Amino acid sequence: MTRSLLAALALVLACSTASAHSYKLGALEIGHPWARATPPTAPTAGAFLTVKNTGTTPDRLISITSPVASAVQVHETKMEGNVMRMRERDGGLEIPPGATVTLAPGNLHLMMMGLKEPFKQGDKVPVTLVFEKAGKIDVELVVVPIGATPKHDEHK
Ligand SMILES: [Cu+2]
Repeated sequence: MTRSLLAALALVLACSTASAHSYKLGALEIGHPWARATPPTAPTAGAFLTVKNTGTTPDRLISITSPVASAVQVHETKMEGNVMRMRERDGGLEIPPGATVTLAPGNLHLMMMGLKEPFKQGDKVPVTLVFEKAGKIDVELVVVPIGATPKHDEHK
């Protein structure tokens, strides 16, 4: 089998488990949290998910923690001239009523800093999300191969 075929197969596997891989917390639905495998010495990793607010009031993601990272921040990627820059989003991440906020490569993401061990394909990485109103929930990031993107995620 070719390498790309294997990668495709891995994506299909990651996606087939994705339908069961969502969480409900009050009015919020957290969809398919995932991350990419990291090189052995990588100090950081991006993590991605969607948050849908089915309620009528805004909520806000105010804190993210993980036992495998020393800190987790919400980052925003922006073009400044020809340079892609990441910066921490101040004041957390607002989830407006009726909206789905998508964290995806090249855009918003969770930046996991000070990784205690590399992410390996197939790992389930525990992350705790705290929302201002809905409260706290534990989710698991599904780790896909380096460079891969699950097909159902919105990306450009
Ligand atoms: Cu970042």
